[in-house]
Amino acid sequence: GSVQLDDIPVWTPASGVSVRARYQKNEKLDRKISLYCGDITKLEVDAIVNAANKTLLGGGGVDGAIHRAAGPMLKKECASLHCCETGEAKITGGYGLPAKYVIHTVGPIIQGGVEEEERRALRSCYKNSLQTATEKAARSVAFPCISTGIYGYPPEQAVHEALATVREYLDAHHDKLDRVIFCVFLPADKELYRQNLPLYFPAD
Ligand code: AR6
Repeated sequence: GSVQLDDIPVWTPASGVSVRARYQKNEKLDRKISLYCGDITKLEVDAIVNAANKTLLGGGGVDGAIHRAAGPMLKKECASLHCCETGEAKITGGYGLPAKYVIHTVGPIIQGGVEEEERRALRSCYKNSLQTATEKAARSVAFPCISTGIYGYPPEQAVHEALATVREYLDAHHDKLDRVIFCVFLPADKELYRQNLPLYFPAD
């Protein structure tokens, strides 16, 4: 079965916990963040984000899972989009998925260390995905950990780019989105988000 938005718990920071927050509290962002560990293809939200490749024609990892669950019509629509550059995002229907839309974004491929250009590209993935969602009036968006699988971006660095970019986007556009879900798949990634969320969405 699918998992409805109301069944995805809202993340709330513990108050009074002394963390070296990187951002000040913004009460307008209260109850807009979730940390969910599981299969993104099951989420009945307005939009799920796909960590795709430039061809948009499918692949392994979360991309393979999304295409399998959505069915062949997804690939047909993707083919009509004629590729996607690194850091950009394109939207399609969800077809057999419980999500209404799939936002396909292409993360940077890391070989060796993370360069500034790759860091910027990862941030663009998150920002352009959120921009694309709001253009379609999608109010709930779930992200996988873009680039941190096959594309080799160190997850302990990627989490900061993901959280900072979502925080900055929500600061400017909180009225356009009800919920942003960080859909992690690996327990180690859940722990990274659990540790770092209070730095970007502090309680007080
Ligand atoms: N739900 C949520 N997250 C998942 C799922 C799932 N069903 N399956 C895997 N993940 P990856 P990338 C997590 O490799 O690094 C493809 O071949 C996984 O644990 O899917 O951006 C594309 O076509 C990891 O945390 O994406 C590209 O060629 C995260 O999804 C290439 O892989 C991303 O891992 C993109 O590589």
